Amino acid sequence: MRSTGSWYEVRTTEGSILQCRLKGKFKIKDLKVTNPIAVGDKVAYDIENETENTGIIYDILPRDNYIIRKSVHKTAHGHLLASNIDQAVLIVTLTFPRTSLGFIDRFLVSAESFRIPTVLVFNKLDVLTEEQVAYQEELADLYESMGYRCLFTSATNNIGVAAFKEILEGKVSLIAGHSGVGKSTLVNTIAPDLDLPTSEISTFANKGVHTTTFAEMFEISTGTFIIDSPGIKELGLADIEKEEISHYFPEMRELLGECRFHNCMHIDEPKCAVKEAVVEGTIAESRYASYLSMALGEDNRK
Ligand SMILES: Nc1nc2c(ncn2[C@@H]2O[C@H](COP(=O)(O)OP(=O)(O)O)[C@@H](O)[C@H]2O)c(=O)[nH]1
Ligand SMILES: [Mg+2]
Ligand SMILES: [Zn+2]
Repeated sequence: MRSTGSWYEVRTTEGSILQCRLKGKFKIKDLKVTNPIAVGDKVAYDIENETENTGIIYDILPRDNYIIRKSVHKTAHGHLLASNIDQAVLIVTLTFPRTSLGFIDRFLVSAESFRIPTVLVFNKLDVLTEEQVAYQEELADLYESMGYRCLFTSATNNIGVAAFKEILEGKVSLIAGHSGVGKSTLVNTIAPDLDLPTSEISTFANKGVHTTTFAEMFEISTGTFIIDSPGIKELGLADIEKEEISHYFPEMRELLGECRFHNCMHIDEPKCAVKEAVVEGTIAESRYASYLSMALGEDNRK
């Protein structure tokens, strides 16, 4: 559920909480990571002290998926952020703060590469003008056409909250998005007992301030879990080869094999099915622009 230094909080199958440490000689399997265990890991443990609720973790079960962040210092090693995630829920806002389409698309590409489905939640519906609402609906149609479910919510005006609750039910969801978009407020509306701290947006920068600092899993109702972490708000592009990026754009993936060159990068090659689809309008220009910025290696972390 969370870790504090060398202690790991483990939820047992019955729902109780144990404080665990790692067995002395713990082997990190396969992955080149600096931390052996992340939030979401399923582990095998022995009870150490029944009255103190402590245990010893001696094994980690195979992961369905995981998110790794490249470590700034040791480039060969990454930091394991979370694992066994059923879905990412990306909370975005058109304004206060503005979430760019480039940011959304980079997030979706990363999530695709980690094999994590994403739901898009457009929050702060209450502050939008009519034009902005119409534009937001167009965006949602675009992303729905690629298979991403979209929801409109207002956490403060209690709009769309039931649908938000329903998509989380029975799953492990990673809650992501820029700070200030209303992640904590939204979660609090459906799980008031959690009482996550929320923050005022600093008006002059139009950007939120961080209130949470490490990845944690919360059980918001029996069997429904969320992972909240500022560290995961922007999934960095993991080890994706440039040639691979278009595979993570569902609408481009469909066209792979239709370009003249099998190794087409869809940039300036002749007879490129992707570029033709952009001209015909079946691939959105904004999506192609995001693709180009990633394929040409422009700042991936923006
Ligand atoms: N107008 C409006 N404000 C919201 C909404 N959701 C959250 N906020 C406000 O946005 C600010 C940041 O919210 P917070 O939940 O801390 O964002 P987080 O950083 O994503 O967790 C707070 O002042 C909230 O009250 C919404 O739907 N509409
Ligand atoms: Mg928050
Ligand atoms: Zn092509």
